[in-house]
Amino acid sequence: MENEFYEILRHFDISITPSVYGNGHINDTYLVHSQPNYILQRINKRVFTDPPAVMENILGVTAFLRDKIAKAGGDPDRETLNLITTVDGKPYYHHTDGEYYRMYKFIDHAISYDIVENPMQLYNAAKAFGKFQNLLADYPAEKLHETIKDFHNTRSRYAQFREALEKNLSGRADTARDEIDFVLAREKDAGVIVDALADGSIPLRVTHNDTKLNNVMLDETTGEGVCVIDLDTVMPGSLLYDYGDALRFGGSSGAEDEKDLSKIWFDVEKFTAFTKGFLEELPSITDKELALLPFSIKLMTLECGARFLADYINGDVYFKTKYPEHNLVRARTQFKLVKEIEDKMDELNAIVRELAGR
Ligand code: ADP
Ligand code: GN1
Ligand code: MG
Repeated sequence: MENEFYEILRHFDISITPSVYGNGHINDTYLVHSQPNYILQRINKRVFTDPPAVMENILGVTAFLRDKIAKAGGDPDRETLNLITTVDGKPYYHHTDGEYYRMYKFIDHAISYDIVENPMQLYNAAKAFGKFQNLLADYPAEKLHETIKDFHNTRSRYAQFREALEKNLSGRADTARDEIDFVLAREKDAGVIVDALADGSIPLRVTHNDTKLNNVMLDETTGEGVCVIDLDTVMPGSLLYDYGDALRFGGSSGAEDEKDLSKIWFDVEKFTAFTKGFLEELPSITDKELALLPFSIKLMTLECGARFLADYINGDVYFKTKYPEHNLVRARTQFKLVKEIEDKMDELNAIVRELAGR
């Protein structure tokens, strides 16, 4: 592989061997430890079937963000991702073996958290995701490719889940009967957000769609949000996707793959901190979106759990896993959280109303 990297990095005019980096579930990420540092990524072609379309989106969005950040007096080298072009001026390198590689400036003195430690991190992350959404509010949505079709269309996710069950490619379905029943019992919720988008009762916006806490970098000194990263899924969507997915991950008391479910609950203090930051940045949120905030956390958590479980049944072909039951363990934490959110729904709705003052 070292020779391979030599060949790949030559196209970015770099001659340093990179090391595996980060905890993303999708792409292969490497740190090029140099002066300055860079991030090299091999795009996951199974997940993103049209990498040039992904890169066109990222090029468009990052150029747009750079411009806005600079005009607002910010630091565009640090507050958005910056693509490094190849020696022949391209935003990515298409290797002879068919793989696609891209390079970003490394965002120094900032941390992406795989486990959220305190509510202040949630507050700061919420402000960063809220600002990101504001910055892209007037981005021409028609320019964006749909990099993963129906990414947060929960009805389509149910269809994929049923297909996984029917095919049972891994033969593992029998080892997850309770979890399967848990998903199927909640199918009636699947259409709530897609239908509201379709009938226009909530607005279509440009959204990030993958607002896990390790997709935002927080300043290592002040703790404030520096940069929203992982822009592969920036597409038209609902603000509820970004809010719900962030709290799916950040509202949990523990890791996404915690095996001991007694350590997993939905943390109302973290929920309150995130919601406060998000609403401070997005006062334009509509009444209907507001009313659906807590529900969106439940739905995004259920959807993600169903995706983990489908992948377990499909034989671990989508998310990176470290051991055979990894996806099942992840699905179980999601379902424990769904149950918790259902039980706390009234309390969460009351907190939203109080924070929003309407
Ligand atoms: P994936 O799609 O696999 O989740 P990400 O783009 O999120 O890949 O990258 C994985 C991890 O690498 C991030 O969670 C973050 O820790 C780190 N990372 C990615 N891009 C940068 C960057 N430009 N600067 C610093 N760290 C980064
Ligand atoms: C993946 O790429 P990453 O690790 O930030 C996934 C998200 C899931 C998340 C679950 C493109 O996010 O949709 O919510 O794992 N990204 C893609 O941890 O499928
Ligand atoms: Mg990521």
